[in-house]
Amino acid sequence: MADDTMHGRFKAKLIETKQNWAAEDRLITGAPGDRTRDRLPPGQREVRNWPVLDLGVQPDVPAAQWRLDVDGAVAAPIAWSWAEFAAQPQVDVVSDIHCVTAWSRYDNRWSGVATRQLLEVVKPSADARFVIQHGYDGYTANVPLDDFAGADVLLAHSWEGRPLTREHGGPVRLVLPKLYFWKSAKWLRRIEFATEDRAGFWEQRGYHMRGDPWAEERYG
Ligand SMILES: Nc1nc2c(c(=O)[nH]1)N[C@H]1C(S)=C(S)[C@@H](COP(=O)(O)O)O[C@H]1N2
Ligand SMILES: [Mo]
Repeated sequence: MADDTMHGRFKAKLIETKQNWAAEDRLITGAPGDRTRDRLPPGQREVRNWPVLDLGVQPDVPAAQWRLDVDGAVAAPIAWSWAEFAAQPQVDVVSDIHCVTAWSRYDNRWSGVATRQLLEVVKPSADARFVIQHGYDGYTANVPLDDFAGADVLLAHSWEGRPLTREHGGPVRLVLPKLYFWKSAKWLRRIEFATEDRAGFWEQRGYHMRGDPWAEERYG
């Protein structure tokens, strides 16, 4: 990503800062996260706005051109067009966002296709254990299959009843509420099932392979 524009240098600096946080264990409070008593995971603060975080590229992918490949350790790989994706059973899920940069945003209403529906279609092999998400911007994020298969996880195309904006990952992003938000890829392009875990973009830069906010799995 050697981008020498001012914007490119600014973004490179931001990535460097977040990478340094991992090296310094920044924001770790060590407070016990009790999810039954407290909705806010340790070290987080609630925000009412919705910050945008990306690598400096916000791919412009019209729905008509969008494709989703799902492959790897599955019995039935797919390459969905928008029409095929839209023809799947749809769900609404309300969930909280927890970003590793310490903001949390409550009660986001997402619409889309549940990952459980996707799993029904592609049928992961018995030895599949991990899922690598790939974005149109080259971003990757790895998650355990058990987390990916949670009942509240979806491939979201809408937020609060409106199409997901480009800056927030439209036309389609993953939303996996039980892990830090960097584990929810925007501008979803490909979902790869794997038998072995493989570090994604932030995981290669010091961030946790799982990323459970309640256990403060920020860095790993
Ligand atoms: N494709 C892609 N997905 C991504 C990112 C990214 O840079 N590219 N950033 C991640 C991070 S660090 C966070 S916190 C959330 C931010 O989503 P938002 O911009 O909608 O708040 O997206 C995650 N998914
Ligand atoms: Mo993030």
